[in-house]
Amino acid sequence: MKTALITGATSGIGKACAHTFAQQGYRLILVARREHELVKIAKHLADKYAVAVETLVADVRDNTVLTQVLESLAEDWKTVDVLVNNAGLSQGLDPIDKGDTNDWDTMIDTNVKGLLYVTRIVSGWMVSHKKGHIINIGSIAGKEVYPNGNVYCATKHAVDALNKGMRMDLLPHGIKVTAINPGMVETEFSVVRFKGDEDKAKKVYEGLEPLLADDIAEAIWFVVSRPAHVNINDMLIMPTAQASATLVQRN
Ligand code: NDP
Ligand code: 8X3
Repeated sequence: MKTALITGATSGIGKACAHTFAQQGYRLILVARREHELVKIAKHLADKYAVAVETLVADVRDNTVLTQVLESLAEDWKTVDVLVNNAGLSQGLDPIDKGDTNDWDTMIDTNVKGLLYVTRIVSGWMVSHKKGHIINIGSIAGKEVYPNGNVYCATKHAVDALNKGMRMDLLPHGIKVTAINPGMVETEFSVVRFKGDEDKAKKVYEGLEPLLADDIAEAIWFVVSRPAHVNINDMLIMPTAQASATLVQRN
């Protein structure tokens, strides 16, 4: 039985990945902060797909708690085949002279340091088992920079660099590393970016058909299900109505 560990599994892309992997018969380790949501999703997937699901309530920014919960897993759960480094967020969309430095800390601590803390532990397990596939969720914001995107774009550029670095470091161990870089996906992402302002968040997707979380989960499944000798290094996935970070066609 294969095992997938997915961070940020309570919403959007992470939740869609949890469904896809459960459907494929993987047992799951799901990580996020919202315990109630996490438990609800775990129960639903366990019932629907008859797979074992472990839930780990943790903030990926807290290395101490994160290490504790990951290391508390039974040894046979540490044979992780797929790690989806998905937990992440954007907060604020302000010019550099007006940005809230707390938002900057949150984005850097979650998108870069949190991803590193998880990877440090799970890649260690993969090295000792000589197998594994790490999927890093980057973004079009890791390929391009757009006005007011400053710090969020910097964190996703960091994910792009880490994706390449991990692949080099883990090459001797036969561990695959892939970046999945989406354009606009309608999830809770914009509600979080605009701090709960749902009307503002809705406007982001007005007049165009954005990607769905399932579109990304499907692409991730394609990547993971390639033969052992094939690795997809990097995938950039955009809505048809989006040509670049800033160029979208609205009706
Ligand atoms: P959502 O807001 O819908 O989901 C984000 C998930 O991350 C939630 O499950 C949330 O769970 C979790 N999360 C956030 N902070 C933490 C934390 N500190 N510790 C643990 N879990 C955390 O957004 P998406 O699904 O869209 O985002 C997933 C990833 O995709 C992010 O890395 C994002 O940057 C990236 N992305 C999104 C795009 C989009 O347009 N939506 C485009 C390109 C990339 P909880 O709150 O329960 O902790
Ligand atoms: C999320 C997509 O374009 O809002 O990473 O940065 S974008």
